[in-house]
Amino acid sequence: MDDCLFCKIIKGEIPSAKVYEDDKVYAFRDINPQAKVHVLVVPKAHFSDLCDITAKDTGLTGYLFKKCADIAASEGLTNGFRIISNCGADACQSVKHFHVHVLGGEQLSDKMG
Ligand code: DGP
Repeated sequence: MDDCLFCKIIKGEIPSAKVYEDDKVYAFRDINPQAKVHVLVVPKAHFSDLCDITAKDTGLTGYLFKKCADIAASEGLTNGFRIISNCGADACQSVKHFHVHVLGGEQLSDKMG
């Protein structure tokens, strides 16, 4: 997607603080961290949000969630972490490329909404 911010980050056209990369996923630090550790994990393939993912893509999403856990471990989040994926306007999704937030490194709020 030519006009997608995260596609440009994945391609290196916009700089980012890379945490992890392989052929399927890219992970980088959120520009506006909401916790001491705040990493965005995105598929390299473009999906606008969770609802854009079809049954044939579930292998990729399972892989991405496993990578979230691996990244949490590599970031030292041994006391727990939270993953969030905002989907659509009511959830305030601001970047229309499916992504998972990995948050941790401190005690997080017990409120999720
Ligand atoms: P969401 O609101 O769920 O769509 O999350 C989008 C996140 O993307 C938000 O936490 C801020 C982050 N973000 C927006 N622009 C940039 C950027 O240019 N670089 C980085 N690293 N993060 C960005």
